[in-house]
Amino acid sequence: MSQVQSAAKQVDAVVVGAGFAGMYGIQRLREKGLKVQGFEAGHSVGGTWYWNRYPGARVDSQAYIYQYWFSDELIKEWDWSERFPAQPETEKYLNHVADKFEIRKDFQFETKVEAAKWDDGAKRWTVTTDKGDVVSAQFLLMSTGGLSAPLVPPFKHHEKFKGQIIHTGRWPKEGVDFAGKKVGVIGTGATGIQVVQTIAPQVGQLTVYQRTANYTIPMRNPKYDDADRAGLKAGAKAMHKRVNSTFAGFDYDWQATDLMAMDPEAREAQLNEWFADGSLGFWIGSIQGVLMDESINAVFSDFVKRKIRARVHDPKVADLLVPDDHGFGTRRVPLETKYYEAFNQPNVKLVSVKKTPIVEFTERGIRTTEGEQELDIVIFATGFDAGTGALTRVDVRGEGGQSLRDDWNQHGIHTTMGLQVHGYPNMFMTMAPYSPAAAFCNVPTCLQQQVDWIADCVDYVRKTGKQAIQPGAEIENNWLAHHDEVANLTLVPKTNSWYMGSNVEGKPRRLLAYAGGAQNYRAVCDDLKAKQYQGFEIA
Ligand code: N01
Repeated sequence: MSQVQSAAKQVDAVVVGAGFAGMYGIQRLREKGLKVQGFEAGHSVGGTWYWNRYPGARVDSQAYIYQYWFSDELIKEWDWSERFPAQPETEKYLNHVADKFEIRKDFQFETKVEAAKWDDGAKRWTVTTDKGDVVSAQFLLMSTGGLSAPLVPPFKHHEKFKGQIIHTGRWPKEGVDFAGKKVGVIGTGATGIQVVQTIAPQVGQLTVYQRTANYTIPMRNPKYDDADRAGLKAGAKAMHKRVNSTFAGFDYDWQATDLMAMDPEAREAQLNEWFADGSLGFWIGSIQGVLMDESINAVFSDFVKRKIRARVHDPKVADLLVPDDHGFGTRRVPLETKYYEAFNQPNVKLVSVKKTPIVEFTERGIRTTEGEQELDIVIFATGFDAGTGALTRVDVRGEGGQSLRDDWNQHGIHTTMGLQVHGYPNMFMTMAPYSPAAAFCNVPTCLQQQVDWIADCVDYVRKTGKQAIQPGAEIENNWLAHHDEVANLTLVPKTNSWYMGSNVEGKPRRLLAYAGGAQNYRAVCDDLKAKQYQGFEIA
């Protein structure tokens, strides 16, 4: 053991991040008998639901599938108030879980992990933090989140602006008073849409800076009564089984409907029926052709465009709000509530930054090629360095001191099923590139599956008296080839978005999430476990 190793606090595993996955990681690794140390930059648990407390933040997955499955007691005692709960409720749920299972006692909060270095001799990780902690651990679980490294585009003279600038992923806990204020929102992804529809009635004046118009689905969000909740709780076991068997970890799945064989009226009626569910089921619970076949995709795109247009009074504004450069569902489809009606309000203005780009920030606001707009507050709903950002912001060093950041920059992002990286023994990840969890999954379904697999793998290493496990180069290359093959069967690589890494300048363009289905991914993971991690190097 090196001097640093022996002076360090000794644990079996370090878990980074106290979100959905990190909390579960602590729980599962503890169950396996490991001594764990968690670190979290925030003041408390919640991850995404801790940081993203912007106005209107809520889930796009139904509450009854956005939960943990490991405790029947937890399922029975927790009451969801509505189908798509808002951020405070989800955060409260995660706090409840943390209290009930005493998750907090193994986390150190307000602490950022700065570096994690693998010691080839000791076969352990040394983890250091911004608070001066030095911890030695056999295993490292990076549950740092797929959408947790906020992206702030480098706008010219950004620093000159005298008003307030806030990124949605770092929203102040004390909230923001919008009354009478001139507010600008940059970005119209899932986040920007929720912000705009929520603050439009509160602000003095709202200017929305849109680069790419998105397809959306109107959310149907009924409140639950006791009878609804009793029904959902009674069906929880079956629901758990169901979400583990579907393409995207939701309760709905691809249907066999032959939409293209229908006459136009029947087809429209079918699309309306799927649309009326008011969930992502219109997208990933309709027919798989929507993501694979240009002509089917065009039918969906046309349908949603008509729905959008019908709600916007000014046809010129409608022209801007209707997507014109990609097909439906080839980037994330947000759910919305009265988003389009916001643009019918006299105090809301839409600026297409494609037509009139942002030139610079000024002391008083934002100048586009059309002129200056005075603003008191600018909200950056500009997204995240998805999949990799939170991992590469930590100085991770694997075998031979290899930097993960440099490795991925030089050789492209590589992982084995988003779970491990060749050259970084005993480091595990959740929601990382090339797993369905990275984008094509109801996140809690896939995170729990990944953490279960990781906990079993760690247990296997310990029980067989081994010290380290990592994927071999061959299995990693095979997975990447399979990943690309599946990705290229879909229409997704044709469109720019964080799914392709194209929202970050210089990031290699490759589909971040595995598109072969969460249920198939699960089967591959189960098979690997059954075959005692064949293709992995176990030392
Ligand atoms: O981020 P995004 P997000 N100038 O990357 C624009 C999950 N989520 O935070 O599209 C001008 O999707 C950018 O424009 P363009 C969900 O998985 C879930 O909204 O790149 N504009 C885009 O409009 C989601 O997909 C939920 O042309 C610029 C926006 O900023 C993911 O998080 C709720 C710009 C960024 O959109 C990320 O969503 C919210 C620039 N320089 C989020 N740079 C729910 O479950 C970027 N943009 C409900």
